[in-house]
Amino acid sequence: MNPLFTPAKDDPGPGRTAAAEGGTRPRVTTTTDGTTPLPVAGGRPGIRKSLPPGTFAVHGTNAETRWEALRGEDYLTPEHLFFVRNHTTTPLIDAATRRLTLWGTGLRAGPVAFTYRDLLEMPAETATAFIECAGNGRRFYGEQQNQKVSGTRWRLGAVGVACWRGVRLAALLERAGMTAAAVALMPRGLDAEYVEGGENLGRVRRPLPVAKALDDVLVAYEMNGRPLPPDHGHPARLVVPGWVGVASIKWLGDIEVSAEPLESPWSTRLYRMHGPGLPPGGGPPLTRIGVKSAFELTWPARLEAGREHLLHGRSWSGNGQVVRVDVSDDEGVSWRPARLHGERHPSGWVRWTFAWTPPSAGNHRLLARAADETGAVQPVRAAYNALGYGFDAVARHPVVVA
Ligand SMILES: Nc1nc2c(c(=O)[nH]1)N[C@H]1C(S)=C(S)[C@@H](COP(=O)(O)O)O[C@H]1N2
Ligand SMILES: [Mo]
Repeated sequence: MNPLFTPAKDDPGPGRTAAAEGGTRPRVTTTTDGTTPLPVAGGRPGIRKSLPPGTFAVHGTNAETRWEALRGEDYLTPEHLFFVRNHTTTPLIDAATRRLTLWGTGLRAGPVAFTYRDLLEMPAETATAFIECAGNGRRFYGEQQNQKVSGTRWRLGAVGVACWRGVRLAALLERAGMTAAAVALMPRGLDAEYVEGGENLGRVRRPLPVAKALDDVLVAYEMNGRPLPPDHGHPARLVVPGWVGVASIKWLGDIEVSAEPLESPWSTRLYRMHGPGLPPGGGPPLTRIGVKSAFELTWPARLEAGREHLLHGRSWSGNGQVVRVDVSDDEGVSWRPARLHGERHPSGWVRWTFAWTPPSAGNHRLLARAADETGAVQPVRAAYNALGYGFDAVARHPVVVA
């Protein structure tokens, strides 16, 4: 049976949803949430857009951007290069009939449903922000630190910056009648239920504190000036600036607004640091992303000996703007500053260049280390945790000079 036909255990229930949505959805001929799942055929991920091998590395249901593909691109990551992190597959959702429902004990009255058109008619705002998976760089726990972690083996390509346009979540909550008693929100996606190790965890959902929701969270319906593409959450997704990507729920279907604290497997088990030195249930749910840097080079890079190369890269931080980037070609013994240029956004990245003449032919490693406006600097080693989240250490980029 297709899991999409089974309502999640914590679904507000057909009665409430149908009432909130005017009872107009055909409930027999389509899935319960009006989505069309994509088949995962022949081991291909259920991603809609094309994934040329020179642009993306595919890991199961996910696609990682190759950093060299960003070379020559402007500040924003174009949609065709933006990484995709799907727990299951990209659903196709009909914006004309689908509604976004807010419900729960933190609202003055019953559920309130917004049509896509309602969203478009509300005052719009834009935010230029990165979305980065908490597991970005996970592979380096093994490759650089010789530590065993589990999860998707991303290098550094599970990050992208876009200009998102939509409605402030704060405005939506106000319209829905959120009361002062509300303490937690649970945005939930319309994609299929996620089954991990034989256990059905339900639809992707993760509690969001009310304080963050009221601060700078967007319900986005545009990415880089165009309607959100299916893979990135069409018709609407959350954009939670500076926080781990999983907070930015795609294909947003409903938001529970609760007067009681809420939890889901994405806050209790997943997206927490587990391991030695951490509390038995793990550290607190992950929020802000650390400081990161990447070169726009192939892995390994191949560069010609005996001449200068202008290297390009980008650095970002969930704490705010990156203010400084240094590069080392001697394993971090000495560092020289990179030149930062162009646009900067507090929750975006900064582009930089570094003129490098390889000291010799053979194998080298290039290190880029960023510092942000709060004084946070990329460490030499990232803090071990069993699920390999938050790799913020300096990555050692292999370079073959010939
Ligand atoms: N509904 C839903 N939202 C989701 C996910 C998902 O699988 N389903 N993946 C999350 C994770 S883990 C990340 S890192 C980001 C990735 O966003 P992108 O695919 O647009 O790059 O979406 C988040 N939102
Ligand atoms: Mo993620």
